[in-house]
Amino acid sequence: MVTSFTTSYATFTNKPTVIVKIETYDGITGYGEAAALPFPFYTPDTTDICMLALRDYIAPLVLHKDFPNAQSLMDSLKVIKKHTFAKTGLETAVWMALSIQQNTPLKALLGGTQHKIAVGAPVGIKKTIEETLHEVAVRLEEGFQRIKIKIKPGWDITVVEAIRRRFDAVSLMVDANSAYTLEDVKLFKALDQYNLTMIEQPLADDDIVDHSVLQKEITTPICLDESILSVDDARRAIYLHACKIINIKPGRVGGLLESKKIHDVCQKHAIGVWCGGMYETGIGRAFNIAAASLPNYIYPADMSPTNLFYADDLVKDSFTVDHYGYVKVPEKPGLGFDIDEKKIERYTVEKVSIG
Ligand code: OSB
Ligand code: MG
Repeated sequence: MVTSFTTSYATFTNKPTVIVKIETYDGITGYGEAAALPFPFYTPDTTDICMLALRDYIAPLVLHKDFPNAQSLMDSLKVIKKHTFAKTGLETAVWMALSIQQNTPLKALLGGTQHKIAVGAPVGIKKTIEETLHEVAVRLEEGFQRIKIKIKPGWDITVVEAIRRRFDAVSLMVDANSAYTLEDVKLFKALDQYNLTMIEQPLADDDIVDHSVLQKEITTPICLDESILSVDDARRAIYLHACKIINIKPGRVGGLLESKKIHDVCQKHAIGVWCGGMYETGIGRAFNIAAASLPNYIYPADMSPTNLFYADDLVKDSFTVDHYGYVKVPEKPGLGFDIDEKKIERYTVEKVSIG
């Protein structure tokens, strides 16, 4: 990574990932990405666990089998509980192959309607407020449409206050990555006065009930991230009024099909969504962009171009953000970007072939 990124749970300076390559009987190659973090501090998944789950459980269930569509493939993986990141690695590779096979862009296969995606920038926890204000200014200058600040106890209201004082009209939100409990209701009530577009994942990753209690106490919309691993999680959260917005990350929910289901249930209940990221390489990012082209993605995505956080990428000519803060959705079949096989080769530290 070109700069380190600090959240409430860890600082990262390096991010391994899992790239899945599939070959179909009709000779099509698809690439996907399982973009879990290297440690189980965000969700239980990790890079190593994805490798193991793919090798020992996921691949053996699908190898040499014929699936009429992505849903039937995912149905065959239902016996495996969770392991959503690992499943996404395979599922996205299958979508790339499907897109080539049907000569139809991913966006069209998914039913996307937006030609460009609005994007915002995440700003990690810094040593000083000055550093934070500086990065916010740089990102706004680059065109990003909203700023998301990572918060944790001791690094919350003072940072928000400082940003609001300097940039009073900017679209601003915070992401706590589960760093608080219901004991902190007072703090969240105090945050209500800063006109934040949302508070992302303030409480525990497995606690939709507490989020529903908190949402009743505050006016700022709660957005769930870690709590939502499936469409059933989304349905329950909506039923309990645990949030007013959902962050959909294809990687976290098991792929593009599940993302679409979450999108649809949210749309039905007037819950707006946006596309989060896991610092994917250009490969994983391409699938996020396609997913985010669906109509109910109404808030800016965490989809900063990979050169803002990686020194190199696994695709040639990855996407850019224009000065109005938009990323174009690719219109060509397949990933939409050209895979750089040489780069994949160069950065590979472990390789498993199954077949
Ligand atoms: O909580 O949204 C999060 C990155 C890694 C793990 C968790 C999160 C993030 C981000 C988004 O904030 C980063 C990105 O991909 O642009
Ligand atoms: Mg988050």
